[in-house]
Formats: sequence, C-alpha cells, structure tokens
Amino acid sequence: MNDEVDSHARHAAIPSLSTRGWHMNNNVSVVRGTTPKFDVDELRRGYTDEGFCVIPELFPSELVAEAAAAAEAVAEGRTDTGMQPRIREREAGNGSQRLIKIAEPHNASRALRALITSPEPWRAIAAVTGARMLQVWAVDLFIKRPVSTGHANIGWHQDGPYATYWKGDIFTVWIALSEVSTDSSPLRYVPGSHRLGPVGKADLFHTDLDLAGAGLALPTGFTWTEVAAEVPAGGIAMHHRDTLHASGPNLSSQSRISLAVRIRTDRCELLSEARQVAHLTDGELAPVVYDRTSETDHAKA
Ligand SMILES: O=C(O)CCC(=O)C(=O)O
Repeated sequence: MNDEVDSHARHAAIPSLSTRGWHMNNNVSVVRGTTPKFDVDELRRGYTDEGFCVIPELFPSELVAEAAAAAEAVAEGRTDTGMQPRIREREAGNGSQRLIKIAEPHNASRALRALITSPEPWRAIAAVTGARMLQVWAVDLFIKRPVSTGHANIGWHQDGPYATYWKGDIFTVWIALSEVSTDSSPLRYVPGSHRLGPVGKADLFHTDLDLAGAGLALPTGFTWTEVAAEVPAGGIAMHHRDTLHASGPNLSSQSRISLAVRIRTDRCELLSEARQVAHLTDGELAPVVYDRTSETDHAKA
C-alpha cells in the first residue's frame, strides 16, 4: 500500500484529545500564580487512568518563541554556552534529514535553559502528578520537517525501557514549541497502556507504525486504541514512563518543534550510573525545577 495514503487514513481515524472533550474548568483546584486556571483533578485523572494528559497553555509565550528559534540554532550546530549537545541522532538513510533528534540541546542554549527552568509550569505539573520534587534528568529536541511520507515517523515505544537505570517515578513532559495540530505530527498515545508495565524496548526509529505496533508484547485481551494529542505552542503533553506512544508524518507546511523533558520525582531511585545521567549533579544541566520543601520555606519567609 502507498505509504502516504496509508498514513493519511490512519491519521484521520484517530480521535484527537482536544476534540474528545478536554476542557478548561475554572471552578476546581485552581493552581496559584500566573499558571492558567485549569482542572487539576481532571488532568490527574487522565494522567493516572490513561497514562497521559494535555495542558494546552502552560509555558510563557515569549520564552517559547525564543526557545523555538534557539532550537533551530542548535540544530544548525550553533551554541551560545560554549558547550555542545550530547548526541545528534538521525533517521535511517542518506537523504536530507526530515527528523532531527538532539539529546541535551539545552547544553548549547541559554534560551532552552530559560524555558525549561520557568517555574510556574512545574508547579502545575507537580500538582497533576502529586510529586514533591521534580528534576530534569534529560532533554531531547525533536524537529520534524514537513514530509508527506512516514520516513520521519517515531515508532511505538515506551520511554521506561530506555531508562532502566531509574526505578520508580519518571515521566516525560513534551513541550510544543510550535503549534501541533492533527496535521503536524501530534504524539499518538495508547490510553491505558501504562498499566501493562514494560512491553519491550521498541525501536524509536521504526517508522512503520503498523508493524512496530504489532511487534510489541501486548497481553491478550488488551484493547488497542489511539488518541492524538493536539497541543498549541507553549502547551504540553505529558506521559507516564510506560505509556505507549508514537508520531506520524508532519503533513503541515511548518516544521514541528518540540522538547521532550525527562523528569524524575522524589519517588524514584537511581539504580546505576549511565551516560544519560552523568550531569545529574549539575544544577544548570539537570535543574531541580520544583521542590515543595523550598516552596513552603519561601512562603513562610
Ligand atoms: O516528538 C516525537 O514525535 C516523539 C517524542 C517521544 O517519543 C518522546 O518524547 O518520548
């Protein structure tokens, strides 16, 4: 079957989170400060029951615009810190790169560091997860150029099997630096898949989403459904370490730019050293972005 037609067909069939009734509610559990008002209980329920949730308006727009420009600069090899990212991975094949994946892009950019340490969003995220402490332990930049085929797809996978050195509560906050609609390669989630536990270390660069999905060790009786998470620039989609997710082609005319910020909470433990966490004690590269103890102390002062 033609790649392009196939991906269009699958794409159209997937419900999008924003059209499935996610709504703002100003009456319940309002988070303080400049964080937009939203229903924390509803988000927590989504995150706990389905393994993911979306907050459409979270990071400050001026920092997001600067971060989007900085992401392109880092992709071109520029740095304003004197440091370089940890690793640049590329899609299979020798053609022009339609998927750019860069680990630790914030090593090379003050604007990316400023974005991920913006405090208010993390208060909201802590409220959703119930965590007392949040620390950034890794960041991945994804840029997807417009492409009508599946060559820049990200295959079905869970994040947990890539980070077995962590035991316990880690999760991903995926920040949209550009508008992410159903056309521009939204993350696709399989609701409830986080309850399955690890189902194997799938290949991120496996671009055939049908085959990749079929290759996973899913228990009989598990019902596979997919939801596409539309996220405006500055909003987030966040997912549990075992939530199955993937993304299809960017059918829009703009590059789709996002940062996947990997977070650990007070409810997890480092089991072994790994190069991904070599910088864990560096407060600039692995900042603690939320700490309830210091927040309480600050409030008392
Ligand atoms: O941005 C994407 O398409 C993939 C992101 C992802 O797989 C992740 O954040 O774990």
